[in-house]
Amino acid sequence: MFTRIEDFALEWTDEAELTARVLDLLTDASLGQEVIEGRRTLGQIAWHLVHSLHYMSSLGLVFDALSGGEEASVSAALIASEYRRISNDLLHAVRTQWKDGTLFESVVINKEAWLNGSSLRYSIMHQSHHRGQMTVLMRQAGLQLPNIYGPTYETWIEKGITPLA
Ligand code: NI
Repeated sequence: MFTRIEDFALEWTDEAELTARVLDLLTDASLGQEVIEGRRTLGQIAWHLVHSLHYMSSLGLVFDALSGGEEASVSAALIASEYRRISNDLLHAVRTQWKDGTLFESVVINKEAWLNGSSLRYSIMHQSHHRGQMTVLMRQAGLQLPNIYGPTYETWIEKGITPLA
């Protein structure tokens, strides 16, 4: 869990930039790439990633998150631009509406008490989980990927190094 707002702010800023870089590479044609036939698509996962930040308003944060269902079909450009807007707003809300002490307060979600500092950690983990799902589907859809926590296949090649399996 986070115990200091600024620790979250630093990590969120880096993680949001990684996520935005991935979302920026989505194309409208790629959004229909399915996990397996009949299951979630790349577009649904990307939109869920953006939409799910709304969850933070149930912790008492006031910011301009998306509400309503996740099923609306949207363009790749809108997914990326809404992510940038909402992730910035969320960070601003945490910085201006919470203090370090707020991180030790708990909120009951689905009958379970969550410390706010743990919820912030969860939001980062949840995002990286779906970002990882997306990168596999993006490969399958033939898209390029940015470096995330390490080099991509193409980056290895550019450096003249044999890519790992
Ligand atoms: Ni999820």
